[in-house]
Amino acid sequence: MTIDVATGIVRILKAEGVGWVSTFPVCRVNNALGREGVPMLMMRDDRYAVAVADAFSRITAGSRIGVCTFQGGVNAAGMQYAYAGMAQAFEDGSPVLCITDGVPAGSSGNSQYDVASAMKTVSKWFGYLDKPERTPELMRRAFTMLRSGRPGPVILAIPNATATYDETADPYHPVKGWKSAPDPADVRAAVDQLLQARNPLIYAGEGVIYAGASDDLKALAELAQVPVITTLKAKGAFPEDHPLFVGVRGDQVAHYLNKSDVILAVGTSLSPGRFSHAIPNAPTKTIIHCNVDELHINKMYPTAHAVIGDARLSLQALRQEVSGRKSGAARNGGDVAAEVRASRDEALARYRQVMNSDETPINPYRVYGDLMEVLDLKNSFVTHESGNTRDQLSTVFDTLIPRGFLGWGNVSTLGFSLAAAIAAKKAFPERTSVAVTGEAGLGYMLGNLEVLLREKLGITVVHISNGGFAGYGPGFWGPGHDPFTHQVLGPDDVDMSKVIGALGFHTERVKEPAEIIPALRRALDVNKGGRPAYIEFICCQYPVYGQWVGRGE
Ligand SMILES: Cc1ncc(C[n+]2csc(CCOP(=O)(O)OP(=O)(O)O)c2C)c(N)n1
Ligand SMILES: [Mg+2]
Repeated sequence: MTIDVATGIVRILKAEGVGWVSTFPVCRVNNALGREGVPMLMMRDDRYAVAVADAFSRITAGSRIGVCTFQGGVNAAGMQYAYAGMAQAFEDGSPVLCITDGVPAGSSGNSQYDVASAMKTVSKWFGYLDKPERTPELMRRAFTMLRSGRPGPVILAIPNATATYDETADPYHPVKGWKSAPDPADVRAAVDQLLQARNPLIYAGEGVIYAGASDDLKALAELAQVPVITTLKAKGAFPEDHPLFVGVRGDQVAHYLNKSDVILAVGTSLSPGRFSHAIPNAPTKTIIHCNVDELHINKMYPTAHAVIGDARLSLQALRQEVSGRKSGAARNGGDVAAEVRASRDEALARYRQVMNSDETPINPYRVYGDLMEVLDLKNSFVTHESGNTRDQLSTVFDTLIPRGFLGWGNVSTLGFSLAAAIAAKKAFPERTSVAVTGEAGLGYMLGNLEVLLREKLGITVVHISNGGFAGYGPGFWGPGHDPFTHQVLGPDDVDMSKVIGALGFHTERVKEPAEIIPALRRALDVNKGGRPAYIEFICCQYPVYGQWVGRGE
């Protein structure tokens, strides 16, 4: 049967299990989505259209692909704005599918902004549908890229969505996605090193989550009695109440990174200097690097042993090799766990103290502590913003299930928490979904709050309202590094709970520590009926949190 390209794409999306598409108009595929009954989540700008789909892919670990559309073609206004979202998805390695209008044949070179070359800088693969008959082929390739190998965004540009082709000539079959297993010789070499180590450490990255390998990580750590740290993006890959869990950041993590002689890095790029640790004294350590491809091998640090393959298959192979070798544990499990616990307790003491603080303005850690108390940590989703909320929550928030917390940010782009909380609600409607933000993140998201009301998305925005960009200005920690650009109108000048309340949100403004838990409970209650909530907590500026090793204290 002859169909137009847009309809063909939409039917293929349906065959691939795509249940909805986020968008900001216009894109010529949108009308076909509407006609074919695929719901569109219309955001209020193009960056958020990308970000929601991106976050959906992250939160579902790529098991459900987030898809978005935005304006492209010769008048690529939407794409210019969407670029920010694409760049973030590319930097963080998120398998999101972006569909846009392509520059039609005969019009290339008419615009100053070169769509194809711009998109190639922020995608794993950029497909240009230059012939209608190629629709199934390009969609197959897109889903192959999205479901196999190192994750990253894929962009499809459609120059002529109304051109037609014969749907029956090349029938579409959904793409499974493929994994690769490591070379057994590499696994043996890695295990030789691991078992000889005096102070081994597992450094787990987001690849563990994408591979669905959390249980395998736990099994290997327990078998070999190796402490575990996770990256920001992998927070939750290892249960944080586990006796072998060291942390994401902070003094205890620095201690373990420093004292380790063998580091088993799994599913991480090991790229220091963004929002991650450097490896201290790397030349004196043996780095075993398990990664899905070679891009990150020998990057920054020499890799002693690479284990190339899917993280789950690699962890399983390592575990099998370790159990085949073991003749009694080299390390005493009880001792390892006791040391981890002592180190964590010591490092976290200062934060645990302020988590119980009665001071006013409220200490932000008190809000986080109370949030942990209110939430069912096995059935909720929390994410941070760029700024102190990222740094503080990633220091202390206990994450018990993969994606119970979404840490993000090789480059942390302000405003992403709203997209993440929306995507979490779409992915797991039964889980409570909370975005914790400062004023900068809030400023980015304001224009998109209407979406929550229109779509009846019951999520809660927790605002740590401290009247400025708390990490930047002068204060008790010194002169500040951006003392001229940190102040904004604060809670004494503007009542944001009234502003956002006027939109239709359930809002509260909380000044007293004793009111935090009841206010959070009311918000989460209201969320159950599909009504969004915003709680403004009047907080002090308290830029204290665990550091990244090697970034300067
Ligand atoms: C798009 C973007 N631009 C700039 C930055 C740099 N940046 C990081 S945090 C921040 C300010 C955060 O202040 P606020 O939201 O008030 O949070 P606080 O640290 O006070 O809790 C800025 C400007 C960024 N992360 N993203
Ligand atoms: Mg602030």
